[in-house]
Amino acid sequence: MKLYKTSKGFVVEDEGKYYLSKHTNWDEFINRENLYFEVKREIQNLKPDFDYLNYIKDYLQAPIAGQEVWASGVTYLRSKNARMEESKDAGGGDFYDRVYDAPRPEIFFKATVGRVVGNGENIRIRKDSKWNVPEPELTLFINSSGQISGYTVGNDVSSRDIEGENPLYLPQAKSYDKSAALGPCIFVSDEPIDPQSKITLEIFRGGNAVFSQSIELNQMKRTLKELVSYLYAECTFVNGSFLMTGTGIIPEDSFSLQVGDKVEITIDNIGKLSNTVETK
Ligand code: DO4
Ligand code: MG
Repeated sequence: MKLYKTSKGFVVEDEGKYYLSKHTNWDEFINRENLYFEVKREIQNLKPDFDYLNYIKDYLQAPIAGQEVWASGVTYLRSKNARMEESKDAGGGDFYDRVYDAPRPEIFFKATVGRVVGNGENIRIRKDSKWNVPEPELTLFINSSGQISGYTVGNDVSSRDIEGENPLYLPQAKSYDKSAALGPCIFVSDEPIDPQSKITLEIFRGGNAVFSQSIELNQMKRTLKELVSYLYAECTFVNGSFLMTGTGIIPEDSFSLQVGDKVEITIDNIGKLSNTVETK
């Protein structure tokens, strides 16, 4: 089942049918115990209509309201190796190695709702950076009780030169206007996401594909519950939270995003998140 936030209301897609929820508050709509069963129960009393598909096409918003967006890092071997390489002049090789193996994962604050864009909106790269990449990441929706109740596609757009220059610059490399994309929906199921689900990143420049790669979720070093337990250990989230779970796909070092590039991230069962890099 998929939940879409649109400016005309909240659309539920279930078994090929589209419903408009009676809820009007996104935080109350998604932040519920047993979300899957609650929404299933609600749609039994609603009339499906294909018109609601047009709401998704024309009025879609990022699936977030009163949540913070957090992110995990160095959760895939590929990410650890890339960070060690980019920060070797700053003496960074060692600590990325250590965080990869340590019990405590790297978790950092990524964005408030105002810095998040949805499917079809523009992402940004920083004016003071020359090396920028998309990071395609399975993103969890965790309710206020700490249950993983949904999944979305996330793009942790990042400045690699700023991050590599000094690890203390991480917040500037990661958090700025339109540096986070989420969408197109929240995928909600009665069982955990299949670990064989594939994440695919495609980048188009002038209409041509300039990068394409996939990875399965089962390549992640840590479990999703482990990441959630560290995030929720000392933080309360009254409306729940979003947690990006790290990237396993990193373009070669010669690649940097350019204005006009179209970035498409697809995760099996969830959908495709598509964004264009806007002018600086
Ligand atoms: O340590 C830097 C951030 C890593 C990250 O964002 C990732 O692995 O996805
Ligand atoms: Mg990341």
